[in-house]
Amino acid sequence: MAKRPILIIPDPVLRRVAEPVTAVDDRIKSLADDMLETMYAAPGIGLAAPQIGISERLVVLDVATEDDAEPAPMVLINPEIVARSEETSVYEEGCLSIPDYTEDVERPARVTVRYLDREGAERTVDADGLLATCLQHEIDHLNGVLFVDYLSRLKRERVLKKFAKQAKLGA
Ligand code: GNR
Ligand code: NI
Repeated sequence: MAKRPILIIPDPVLRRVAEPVTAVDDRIKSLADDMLETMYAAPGIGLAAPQIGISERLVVLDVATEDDAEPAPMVLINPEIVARSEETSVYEEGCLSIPDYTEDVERPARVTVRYLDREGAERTVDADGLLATCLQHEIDHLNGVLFVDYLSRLKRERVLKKFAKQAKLGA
């Protein structure tokens, strides 16, 4: 396993639509393991492959929040939202690719996601709470979408400008 560097906006890979994974082979398994290591080290509760510069449809997450809870790593390959609730919920979101910035985001409160697991088996998860929000946040990454895209234009442009300036200064 190896920890990988996390890309920060405005890296263009974060705005690309990622390619489907065509085979759940050793390369993908080892990539998933590296992503879990990178996510836990950050620390974060989710990570999408584009965040480490790989434009493929692969996500890891672990929303086990209690300090004493066992880790509950999930690997989702080619995840797809197949149902979403009318009801919404609001969570304060952050993103490892937009460090030190959080804002409330409203999203469907419940989603059903179909995906392939680390062994390549087809699975479906019905999620609510933080897991539902995190799944939507990660699947957005696979489509080049960031949580700041849901904010008011003023807030979004303020944060995008700040990071563009930092990148220009090499900060
Ligand atoms: O670590 C993370 N926390 C988080 C909190 C609320 C909603 C979404 C997230 S995901 C984020 C890690 C990350 O950037 N994943 O892409
Ligand atoms: Ni993110």
